Amino acid sequence: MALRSRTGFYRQEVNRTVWEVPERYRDLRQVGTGAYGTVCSAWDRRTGTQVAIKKLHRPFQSKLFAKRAYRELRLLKHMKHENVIGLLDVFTAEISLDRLRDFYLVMPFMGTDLGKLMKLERLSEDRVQFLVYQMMKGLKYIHSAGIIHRDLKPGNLAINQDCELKILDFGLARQADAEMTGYVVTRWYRAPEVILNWMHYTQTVDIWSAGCIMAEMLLAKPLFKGNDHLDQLREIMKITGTPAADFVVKLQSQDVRIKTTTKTPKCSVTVHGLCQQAKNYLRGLPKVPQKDFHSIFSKASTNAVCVLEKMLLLDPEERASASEALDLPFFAYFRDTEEETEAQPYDQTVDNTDLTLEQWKRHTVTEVLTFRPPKDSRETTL
Ligand code: 0RX
Repeated sequence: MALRSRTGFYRQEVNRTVWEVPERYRDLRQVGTGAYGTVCSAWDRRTGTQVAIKKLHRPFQSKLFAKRAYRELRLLKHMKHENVIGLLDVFTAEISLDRLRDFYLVMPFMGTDLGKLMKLERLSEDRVQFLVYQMMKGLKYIHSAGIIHRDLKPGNLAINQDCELKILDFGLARQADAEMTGYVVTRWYRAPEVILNWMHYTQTVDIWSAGCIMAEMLLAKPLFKGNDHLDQLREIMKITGTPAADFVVKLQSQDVRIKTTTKTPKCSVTVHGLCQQAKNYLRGLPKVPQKDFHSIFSKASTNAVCVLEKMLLLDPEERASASEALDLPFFAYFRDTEEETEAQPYDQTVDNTDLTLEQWKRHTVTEVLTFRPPKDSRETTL
């Protein structure tokens, strides 16, 4: 005999797992799944809108899973900008929070993403302007909170029917070394300093990714499709040119130590080793100048090329910040500075602490209980 649901909740099976959700959410349909969770689209009877509900996969099975779940909840709670995914609701069907097993995150439903859109159609420069403007507003907001996205790519830019864009992070699957190896989309948008562990990186890794994405919108194909880590660096430097002497000196003064060992199909080296190997490799390269961006983006306007020239720079310190990029003439037509808001700083102290499973659970319960829905998602239509 099936157990009764918590009052106001009902049970439904989705992909052989039981979902227990409030009555207001109807018509659940699975739209994505992976090691970390499953996402369903649903109809919100209270607001008359479509929402996405994410059920994390056994979030308290280990300290690592619990930490990830807690961080996703806190990050989503913090995000309050129209170009960044935010949280509409968070709920659990468990009556006693001491025994919390599952919780669900509710977000606005986004029908497609930039990756899918670019496969379907070629984008006019007007649309590129509008989409990149939204992406840069979103990035300015995220960066102002002190957060680095780290995995900005077309699949993490959700788009709705009105061409409105929100930055999100699907992150449903594990990103192990294997996913970063070979001819893989997961690496094509990564800044060179991230791929090769050159240095302690900053927010400008996302500016590099934004430049790669904008370039792809204009060319209708990815800009840097490397076959492996070093091939990707070669592809990058065909365009950026080889690094200036002062940049190589700067790299040599950085001492990046990372504990893990990585195995690629051809060799097994520590990441620290790979880092040194890459630095030596850089020093030995024959000098190549930066390519004229107008020759690569021959159909693009001078204003568009100017944005790319400021984002796709090998030296992260030379790249424009999101805020600086927004000042460029390319964005003037769509610009509304009132929409370019900044976030409250995001406190990462707890996220970076080593806690027990029970402590992670306690913190998560506190975050669930202190959630307040955004003002404009409380109205009722039914
Ligand atoms: O988007 C997230 C997520 C976002 C996030 N950040 C926001 C951007 O800056 C960095 C931090 N950090 C962790 C997670 N999660 C998420 C994404 C898609 C999703 C469910 C959860 O499924 C959807 C959402 C909307 N429509 C369709 C499917």
